[in-house]
Amino acid sequence: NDNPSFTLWLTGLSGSGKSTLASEVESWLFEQNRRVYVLDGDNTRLGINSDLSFSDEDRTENIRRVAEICKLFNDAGTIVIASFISPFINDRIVARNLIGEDSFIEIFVDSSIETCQKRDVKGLYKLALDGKIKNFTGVSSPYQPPVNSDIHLSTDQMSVSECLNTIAEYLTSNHLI
Ligand code: GGZ
Repeated sequence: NDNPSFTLWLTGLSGSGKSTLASEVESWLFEQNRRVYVLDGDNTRLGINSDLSFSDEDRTENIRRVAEICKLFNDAGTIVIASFISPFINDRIVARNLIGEDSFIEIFVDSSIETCQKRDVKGLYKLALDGKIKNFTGVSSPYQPPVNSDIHLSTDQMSVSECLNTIAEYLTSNHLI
């Protein structure tokens, strides 16, 4: 397998469309015969990061550990799609430096907080607005949008397939696929 491994890092609010996109990109890469693995809160916060909360400090540690795991997967020849809110610019820079500039592709999954709150697929925004979840991103905890993401997807306006095409074209034109 001569193809380079890399990490697609999806950052964005809860409900912005990260998981949907992650699974679409995963399927597409699989069809290209690439080994790929999705890392997200579901498969990390329940296990290796089960000691971490949603305080600023613990989010920073969450992202640091996840970035280390991405690096290991990439070393083993597997593409990683990392789907985390990762709200802090500095934590994302730490991830980029750990994984390596050439192997880290930051994708801003950009949906307005209004849209995310309106969709509220899991009912978490309502709980956060009622004060039943503390430190909820976009409600009672900050989200620092990327200023220099490699790919910026306005999921308010773009369809899932438009987003997938944008990513596929980026990877192809940068000779990553
Ligand atoms: C944000 C929270 C919180 C709080 C639980 N703030 O939409 P989801 O439900 O399925 O995904 C969210 C997930 C975020 O975990 P991350 O590891 O991606 O966050 S970070 O990168 O900031 O460390 C959400 C759920 O966990 N969730 N409480 N307070 N999201």
